[in-house]
Amino acid sequence: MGAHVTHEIAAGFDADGFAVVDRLVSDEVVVALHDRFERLFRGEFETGVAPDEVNWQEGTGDPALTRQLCNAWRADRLVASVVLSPALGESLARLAGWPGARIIQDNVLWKPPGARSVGFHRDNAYLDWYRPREMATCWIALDPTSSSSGPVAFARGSHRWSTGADPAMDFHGPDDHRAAMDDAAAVEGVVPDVVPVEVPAGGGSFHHGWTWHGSDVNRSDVQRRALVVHCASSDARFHRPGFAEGNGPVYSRYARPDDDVMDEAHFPVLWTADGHRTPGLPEPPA
Ligand SMILES: O=C(O)CCC(=O)C(=O)O
Repeated sequence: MGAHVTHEIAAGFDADGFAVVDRLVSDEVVVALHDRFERLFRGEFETGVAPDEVNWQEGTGDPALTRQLCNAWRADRLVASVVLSPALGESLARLAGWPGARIIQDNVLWKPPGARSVGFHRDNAYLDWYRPREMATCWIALDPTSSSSGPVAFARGSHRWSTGADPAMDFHGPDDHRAAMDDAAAVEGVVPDVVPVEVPAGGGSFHHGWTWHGSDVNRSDVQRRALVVHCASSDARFHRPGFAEGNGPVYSRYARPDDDVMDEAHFPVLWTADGHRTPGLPEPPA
């Protein structure tokens, strides 16, 4: 099994569409990442490269919203060393049944006390721009979480619900963060069993790309920070007909004009079963 993946975790992931783990990164890394989060949301990009999506910055961001950056690994070496870790890549590849894993996107998420929800959604719904249209995700808590701090929450078994016409999903601070998922559950004829991830700082979860998930308002007095790693199969290739769909307009900019190769400079391969890892990636933190 992969670095973090026991048989129990694999069985839970298969049955429920997610699995919770108590330890993914050390306490030292958690503390160091807190400092990087401060800097990143101030616009201090260590490498000089901006993240692919900058949805919140100090001074201009709406204080009521969950702060978000996507692909901060391009901007910050510590974030890169965590999200490009071979152990996480191996874990996600084994859970998803892929020959290897490449990163598609990281998320830096910070939901201070009182900040609004993240609407329930399914990751694979945004991914018509590559094939196989699949994602598997590791969510790393950087603060201890409880159901009142608005941690990520999963609808158990929803990775097996139908995938045809998902209702519109509103990501940033919707009034009813469960609405799209509740509609999908009604179509499916099930009462959703929504499970919040309650873990110590440094713990987290793995989830399937079709699992419905989102998070409530932070009703506690503790910060709720998370670092998220979304991977695809190491074999993934661009799918040009889907470039205008989902988050394709942001990420298809890395396609070359004449082929569908996902260049490893932009979508590094973290781990493959036959021993490949994109050269030049940082070592994981000790
Ligand atoms: O942390 C959250 O609130 C949402 C995270 C998320 O959407 C994800 O991990 O895919």
